Amino acid sequence: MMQNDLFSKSEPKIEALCDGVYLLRQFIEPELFYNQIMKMAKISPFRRMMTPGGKIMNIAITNSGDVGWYSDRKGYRYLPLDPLNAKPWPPLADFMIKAAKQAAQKAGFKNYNPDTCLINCYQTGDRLTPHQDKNEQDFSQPIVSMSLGLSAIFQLYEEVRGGKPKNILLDNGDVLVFGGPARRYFHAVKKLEKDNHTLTGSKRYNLTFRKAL
Ligand SMILES: O=C(O)CCC(=O)C(=O)O
Repeated sequence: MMQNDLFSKSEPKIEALCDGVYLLRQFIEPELFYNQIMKMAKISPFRRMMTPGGKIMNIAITNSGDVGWYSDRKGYRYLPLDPLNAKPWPPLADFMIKAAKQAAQKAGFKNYNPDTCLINCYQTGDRLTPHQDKNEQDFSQPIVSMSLGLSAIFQLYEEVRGGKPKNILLDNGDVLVFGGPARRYFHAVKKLEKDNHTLTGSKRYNLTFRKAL
């Protein structure tokens, strides 16, 4: 058992789902992350960004870290300052980095060193269409994805768009690590079903830690 009250008290089980993809059920203490997100959102609020094609995204996004992922008419990219307030994004808290590193290590990715975390807020009916995370410079480092609140189905495709995805149920406190060959896999999130969660109400939050620079 992890001797650390940042994490759930039970022995975290790790499931290898396919090459490079590992699921750690109830690996994090959700309240701790949720409270931190709420604090950070006071500085850099959740906002619906614009796609390069001019559509407003339905999922609300904010960031934490040295840089933050951003999208507008100029394209997808990482920015050191939040365009909403022209200030740096809220820094990654030490406990967040520690949890992300421990998850990566458990999944066999040593020396994980995330410098940013993209935070998504899903409301009922929101979905994330198939995409690759490819605006980062270092693909040798995995993505560490943490889920809070309402459950969702994460869909993992392969390196080409299409085909039948692997459906993975992500619950409150679960951590999914995808790296190695899966780092370039397309992935999506199915439409969030209407429900109510004691921590997040009608919402789901997802944090993806990345090495962007
Ligand atoms: O919400 C999730 O579980 C995945 C989020 C994701 O794929 C992304 O932010 O790129």
